[in-house]
Amino acid sequence: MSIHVGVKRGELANRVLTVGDPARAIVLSRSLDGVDLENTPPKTVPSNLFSYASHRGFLTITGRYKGVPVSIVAIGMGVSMMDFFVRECRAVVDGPMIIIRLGSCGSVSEAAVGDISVPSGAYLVQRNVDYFAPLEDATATSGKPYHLSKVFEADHEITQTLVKNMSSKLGTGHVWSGINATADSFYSSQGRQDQNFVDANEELFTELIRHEPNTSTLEMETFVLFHLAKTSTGAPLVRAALDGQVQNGGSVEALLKKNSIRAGACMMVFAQRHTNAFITKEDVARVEPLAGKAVFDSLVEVHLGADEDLHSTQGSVWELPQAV
Ligand code: R1P
Ligand code: URA
Repeated sequence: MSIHVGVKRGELANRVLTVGDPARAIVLSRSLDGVDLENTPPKTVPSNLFSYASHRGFLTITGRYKGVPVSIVAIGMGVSMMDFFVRECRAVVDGPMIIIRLGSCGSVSEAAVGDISVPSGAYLVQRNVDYFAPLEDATATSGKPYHLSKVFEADHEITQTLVKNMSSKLGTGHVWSGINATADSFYSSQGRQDQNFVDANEELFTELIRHEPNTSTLEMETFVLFHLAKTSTGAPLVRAALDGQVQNGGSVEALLKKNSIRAGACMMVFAQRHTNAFITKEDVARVEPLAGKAVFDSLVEVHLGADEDLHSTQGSVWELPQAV
């Protein structure tokens, strides 16, 4: 069993939708197959689905969507939680995986509250703690107050499929592309002013646009998902390095299939950072289930591999009862 997420082999599907908020995971689980909507109270995981809430705050729900096994995992907030989730989930699933994040974000582009952003890549915004060291410790190398990483790309096919499916659910005028900035704080590294701390972030938005002119959203996890997908041992990044080598007596192709992660992301705009508008509860309730269905449609539409290459159904929580 994975230490923090708490799932075992056969409890997590090859196709995963991940969110931050466990309440969102429960709302989305109502779209899975066989859910008795009339008799499932709100805030309750439907009784026909597998679910496990770990002592570290992860919630996993597994079932089927349009007949295809899928999981929903709520991970909480921040880059470390995404790292726990991706690594521990990858370790208990056989075969290739698709992971799509449906999060919330702040918009620094034209996208308005209630709109959806589907980023084609993400970079990391980290507070440079050395910059804030006491003056006597400061050195010429302390640099700028925030470090901005290189962009890591989402899977192109997943991104295109998400844009198509989101547009059909929410209307093309409400779906935006761009680059996500994943921040290591909701506050300082997202340019929020806090009179209780020295954050040196007054020019942060200008820095972000200078770094990456298509910067469109700010949130707190997506970069890690894209980065780990690209650096998973089945990813294109390492394909070249492995080419021509045979590891542990197995073929390179088999290794690539077994360990690959393809990743995409989309976010609901909760905050418009230029106008300071914030989404209403009513708009969250309207957008969340529609966006969730668009993600499930995308998860099952993108070809992942032949059934025999995926995690075995036998003994899994998505195994269907046999007719007698
Ligand atoms: C901050 O309020 C949280 O909201 C966003 C951020 O990434 C951060 O986790 O995403 P979720 O709504 O998915 O948690
Ligand atoms: N999530 C974030 O991380 N930032 C926002 O502004 C809104 C949601």
